[in-house]
Amino acid sequence: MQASNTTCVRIGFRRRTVLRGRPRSSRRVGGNTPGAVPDASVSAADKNLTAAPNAADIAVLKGAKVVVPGANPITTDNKVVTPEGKVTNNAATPMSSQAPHQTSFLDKAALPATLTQISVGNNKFTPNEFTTKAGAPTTFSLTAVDNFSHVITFATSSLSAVAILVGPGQTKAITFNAPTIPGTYIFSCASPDHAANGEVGKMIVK
Ligand SMILES: [Cu+2]
Repeated sequence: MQASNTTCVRIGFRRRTVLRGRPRSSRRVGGNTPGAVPDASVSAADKNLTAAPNAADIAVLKGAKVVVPGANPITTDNKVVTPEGKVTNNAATPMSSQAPHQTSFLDKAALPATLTQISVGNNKFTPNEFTTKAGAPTTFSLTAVDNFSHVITFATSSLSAVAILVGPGQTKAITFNAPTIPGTYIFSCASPDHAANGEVGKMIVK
């Protein structure tokens, strides 16, 4: 696949994910449903809800790219944004509208070779540390390699939204803006006893 094609597809995927939680009446406005929607069926409230974000999308998301399918877009000025074009908030409630979101399931074999690919299971993360640059768009994937579910989370509340849950054999990823303050940020697995048994690692921000 060419990069330009995948970018369009992936951003569309994100949008559907976000829209899933909205009232049914607003879903059709995003153009997910094939075929025209009669104007009469769209209330004035629906129009107000969607008109402004759609306009913003076009400006901010123009030229935006995604690192893996379903990850948050990265704008041309190197910011990780929501599908609505707002800079993501790492301290937001996980999976809320402002948070960077974990992707759906990915094919590990199809991930970019340059991606930070973390495996978890058997009481360890492999690798158990990776490095990124302060404020830079950062992506890592997480694959569960044993028969348990694992949740990677950071110890700092300023990174509460940066989390991935995977079941046995599953791979997901997340793209987020690295902290602007250099330092070592500890992550661990939130499944019971997993951190105590060794599932701990660190993100080094330079
Ligand atoms: Cu675990």
